[in-house]
Amino acid sequence: MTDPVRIAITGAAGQICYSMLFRIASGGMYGPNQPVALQLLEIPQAMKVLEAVKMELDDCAFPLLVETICTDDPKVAFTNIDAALFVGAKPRGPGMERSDLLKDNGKIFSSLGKVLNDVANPDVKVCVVGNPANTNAFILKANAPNLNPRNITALTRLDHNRAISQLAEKVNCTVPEIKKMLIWGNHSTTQVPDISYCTVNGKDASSLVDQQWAQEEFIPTVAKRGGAVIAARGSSSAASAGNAVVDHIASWVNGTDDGDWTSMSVPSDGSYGITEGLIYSFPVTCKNGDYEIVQGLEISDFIQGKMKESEQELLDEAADVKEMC
Ligand code: NAX
Repeated sequence: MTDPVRIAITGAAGQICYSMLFRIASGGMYGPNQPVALQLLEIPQAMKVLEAVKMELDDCAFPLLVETICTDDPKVAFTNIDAALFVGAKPRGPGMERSDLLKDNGKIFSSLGKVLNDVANPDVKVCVVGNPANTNAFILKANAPNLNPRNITALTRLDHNRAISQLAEKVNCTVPEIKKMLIWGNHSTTQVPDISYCTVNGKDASSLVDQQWAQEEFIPTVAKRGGAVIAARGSSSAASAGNAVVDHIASWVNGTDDGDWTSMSVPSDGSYGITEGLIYSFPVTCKNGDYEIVQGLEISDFIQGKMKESEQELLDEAADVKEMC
């Protein structure tokens, strides 16, 4: 039998994982022929719930799931792994400022980053989901200098998928007809959903919608979709977030389709003038388990201005957490 891919997942007893783990175990992330082992991390108070999640995973009798480890010890969770999905984070409580959230979650990501640095394979693929995802990934990267920094990424695939769905509804097409959707920036309301390079059945999306819709409806609807789900559901997106994590890793490992790309928050290499080292969402193509930032796109002044605002937000967040980096 092929060796299993080992995946560490933090916050495994939470809402996102309650849908995501079952997708991974049934082959949604690494494909229908690749066995997987799950190394699930939780805080001690949530271990009982995590054991219940394991009972349900066992009860599915997934043919591809060879092992499920439940632990509250990050060393155990991060040993011998191929990928690490950082979902666990403290939610924003009543009266809490964004900077308080940054600091509380920063502590989690700096301490987990140090353990990852000590025990994980340097080429481990990391996807940070817990918010503020980009800055948490930035902190984790700073605390894990032995790891390949290129492999420390954050999730903007949910925003990318939301943008595709909004455009598909607007132009009345199916999802596979849309190529080259793009999210620039931070996973926050400053993100920049951009249809400048998007095609619908080979036609420029910009020729199918008016500019006013693209700038005044599409961008804010996508950027504030997380808030709209919270308002409707009473808690943040869970199944769609879990689905996006599956998509993020599947694209990275199996590649993007020819003639298409995806959006991933990755360490900036200075492309498009974005400060090097910030975890910023770019268009990327993936091949052979690696990604490349798409180069040479011309950016309109309007999009450029918004990209800079999102960069500034990330610079401000980085300044707030500098003592942890
Ligand atoms: P839940 O509160 O349901 O679950 C979080 C879990 O993390 C809890 O079980 C908690 O015990 C655990 N946890 C906390 N600290 C931990 C630590 N140090 N080690 C291990 N586990 C720890 O939240 P859920 O709905 O699953 O959301 C998780 C995170 O994803 C939140 O930060 C949320 O804001 C973020 N999201 C990110 C999205 C993205 O696109 N990047 C979209 C969805 C979501 O908002």
